[in-house]
Amino acid sequence: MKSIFVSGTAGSGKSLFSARLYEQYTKKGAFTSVLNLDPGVESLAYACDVDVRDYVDYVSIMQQYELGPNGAMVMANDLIASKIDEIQNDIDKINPDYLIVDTPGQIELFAYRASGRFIIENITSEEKSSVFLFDGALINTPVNFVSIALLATSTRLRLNLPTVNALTKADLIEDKLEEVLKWSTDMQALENAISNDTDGDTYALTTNILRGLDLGGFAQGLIPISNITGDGLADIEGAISRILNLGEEVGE
Ligand SMILES: Nc1nc2c(ncn2[C@@H]2O[C@H](COP(=O)(O)OP(=O)(O)OP(=O)(O)O)[C@@H](O)[C@H]2O)c(=O)[nH]1
Ligand SMILES: [Mg+2]
Repeated sequence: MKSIFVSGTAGSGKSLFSARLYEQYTKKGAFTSVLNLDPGVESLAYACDVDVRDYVDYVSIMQQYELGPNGAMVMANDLIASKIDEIQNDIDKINPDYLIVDTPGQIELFAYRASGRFIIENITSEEKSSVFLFDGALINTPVNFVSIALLATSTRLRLNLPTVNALTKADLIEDKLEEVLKWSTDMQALENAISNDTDGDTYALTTNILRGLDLGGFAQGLIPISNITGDGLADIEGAISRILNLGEEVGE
């Protein structure tokens, strides 16, 4: 089995992307399952083969321990880690070729708490990869772009997985798309955009962060996709295959 961990900012399209990737792999004849790691989600666009909600009841945790939504989410995530044997057992029963892992909405819970890394390390898998979703609706300014790039880099540091970077909701930013993609590959274009958009402290901070991030290494190949129209999904599949299958297509 090979696994794909889908991460990204809250609402960036992780769950819908997981559904689309599942459909695409299945259409190509690859035996694929989706693991939902989000204990708080109410409805999902995919049939969930393995679901942490079978093991952790987020609403009960809130009530029983008198926690607020975030405190309960922290506890729920730590409890998931303690259920890793049951989750692995469920995966083994299905034994898919590909496992798509839809991670919780709050990226900081999965990326920064010990439980997220523990889950990644303990799901038995031949090869592991990650897709980080940049929310197209958020990266409408160069400063936002750099901020999310910083988050993507920090997430990659924590997850320690070979990662494909994707830009979701490309269908919503058609007029801006070309410019955003240029920012992702051309450091000078991005610095110029920051300079036109900011002044003083913000300019200095943003450009210093930018230089600290190895832009060529992290964002080159930011792949635009739409989970609504399906545009770009084939490109993502190719990029994942280069990590997981030495470039060989899924289903071959
Ligand atoms: N237009 C457009 N909408 C999208 C796209 N991807 C996701 N959405 C919408 O964005 C919203 C959030 O999508 P989800 O798939 O739930 O995002 P998520 O990252 O799983 O959200 P959380 O798990 O709650 O953080 C939904 O209303 C989706 O229909 C896309 O590519 N284009
Ligand atoms: Mg989700």
